[in-house]
Amino acid sequence: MNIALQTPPVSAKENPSSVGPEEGTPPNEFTKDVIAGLTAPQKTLPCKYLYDEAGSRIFEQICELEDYYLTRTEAEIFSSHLPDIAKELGTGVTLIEPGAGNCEKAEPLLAIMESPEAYIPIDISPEILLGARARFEASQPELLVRPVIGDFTQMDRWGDEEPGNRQVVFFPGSTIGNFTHQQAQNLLQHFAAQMAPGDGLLLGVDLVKDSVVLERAYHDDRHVTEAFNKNLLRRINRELGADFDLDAFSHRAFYHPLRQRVEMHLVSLKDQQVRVADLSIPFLEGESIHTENSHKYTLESLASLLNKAGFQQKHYWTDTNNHYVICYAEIF
Ligand code: AVI
Repeated sequence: MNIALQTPPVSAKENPSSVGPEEGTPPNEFTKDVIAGLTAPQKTLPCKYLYDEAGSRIFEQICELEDYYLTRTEAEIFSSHLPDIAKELGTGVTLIEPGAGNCEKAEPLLAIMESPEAYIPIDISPEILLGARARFEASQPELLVRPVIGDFTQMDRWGDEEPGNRQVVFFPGSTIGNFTHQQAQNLLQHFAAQMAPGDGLLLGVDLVKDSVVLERAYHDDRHVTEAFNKNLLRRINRELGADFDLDAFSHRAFYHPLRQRVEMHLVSLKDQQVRVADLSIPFLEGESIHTENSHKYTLESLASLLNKAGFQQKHYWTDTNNHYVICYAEIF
């Protein structure tokens, strides 16, 4: 099954092994996606490509920013409610984490869960997963850790589960927000197809809030998000031999209240032509490349998404400002 349309990051660390085109070789997926995106009426680039090695490092810096409240707030909710959350997940559970990255969010959760059966982190980066497994061997030697290397959006099965074990899918970080509503529903349905009634989903989601707070998070005054966005052009220059002038584009991020999402764009500061993989792409002054959506949910729209995907919300935990929610749902 292939549920991926424009997939957001499959982990916090995108596959660094993708290479630029060589003469005579068929264009790779990156080349095809970039050309398709830049020749569309509204120019666009899939946000998963923001996460090359440099992009992943910049994203880590974003997570440390005062303005970017998401990571900090999710961590606060976890630390305030960890025993409660662990109790809700139950005993003897296999915890599966798609796009686990370095697994650091699962570690304290697994440490407090009652007799977890196993932990299955899924990521495209073997190095990160093996490093995380070594850490678990030291800190939680009794826990069975079975890393799965691959793109979870493309996976039919995430392991050879013993029938009867309860599974809980752990999907923190508001990554679900980078999918359109339809893609998010497809993804959750894809998870559900590998689960049984009573299995759970622990999801971290950013909530609709004051647009000033939202826009500051994606247009921080230290310009780290700008660097993150523009790094995509640097990557296209490097990997596809393009000639984007980074100073001729500006970073734009705004909240779209009807679509309930923050959109990230790169706006051309002048009329210009950019050479990308043998094509000359025209830009008008003010024309933008849409590089990312970050959807925000209300508690109601989240419950509705979960329902459409076959889950029923059981419990949720928010911060005192109601900026962010961690939600536990089960397959019905
Ligand atoms: C990974 N994802 C949840 C981040 C977000 O907030 O949508 C990506 C990001 N883009 C700009 N800043 C952070």
